[in-house]
Amino acid sequence: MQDVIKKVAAIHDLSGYGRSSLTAIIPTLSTMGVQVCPVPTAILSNHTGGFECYSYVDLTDKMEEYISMWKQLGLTFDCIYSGFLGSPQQIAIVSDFIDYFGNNQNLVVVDPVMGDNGSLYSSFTQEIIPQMRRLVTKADMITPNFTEAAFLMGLDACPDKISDSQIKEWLRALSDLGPGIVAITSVPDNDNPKNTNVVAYDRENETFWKVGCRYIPAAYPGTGDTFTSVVIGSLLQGDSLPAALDRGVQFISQCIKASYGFNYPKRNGVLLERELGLLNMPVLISGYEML
Ligand code: PXL
Repeated sequence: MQDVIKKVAAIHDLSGYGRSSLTAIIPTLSTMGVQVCPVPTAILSNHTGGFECYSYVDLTDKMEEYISMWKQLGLTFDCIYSGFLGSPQQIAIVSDFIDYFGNNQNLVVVDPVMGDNGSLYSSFTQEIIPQMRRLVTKADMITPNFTEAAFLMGLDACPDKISDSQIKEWLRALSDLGPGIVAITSVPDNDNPKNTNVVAYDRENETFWKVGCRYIPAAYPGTGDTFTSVVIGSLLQGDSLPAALDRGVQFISQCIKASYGFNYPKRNGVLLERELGLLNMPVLISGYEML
């Protein structure tokens, strides 16, 4: 029997302050009419992006029992979505989760959260990179940012700029690892390096897509989680890949515009609660193009 509402198993941490991971994913997908079933990987007082301190309770040892109950209950999911993972064992647990709950009908999304702006997040060491590279082989779709894509490509450093033909090579190479859809966020635009693009490759349809994003002078943690949530919600609502990417970009751009006019620390995240209602408005003008 099919559920009335689509369900996403979201394997992420719960950070009490700062609007990232589950505290961004749950409101975003719920607003889009999708039920979020969290598998919490860790509980943090706040995310690690820009605060002087944080507490961290690692739930690795609890995850297997938690997941075994879901197996016993015979739960099924329309999407499996993993993000920030705190330990090599967690990566193995997610990999097993995908083996068990993944199938031809559902969408497996791995956001290989590792870093941004050319560096790894402070809680990671280089060890995370080969482990993430193995996990992405199991995904139908991955959504690295430009820095994470460079790390997955095996580069030591993230370039400042990249040509269209080079980024297409990256997209193809990352898709060759396994995922049929690769979407890279925060890719510098060649014409105006202050602007960034989301670029994507759909292997089944052999198409490359680009959604432009006008320069906005602010980087807020958690926007990657919200972006991927909007894309997932949109795909589950039946939108095409470029339309889903477009909704993700438009929503994040609007969240940032609504936030940077106010003077508060970026680490608190975007003012999501003010903007969630937009997710239920029709998209009037789509800005995607072929790459
Ligand atoms: O949004 C990515 C993310 C998720 N979880 C934790 C983080 C971050 C980014 O800083 O620190 C705990």
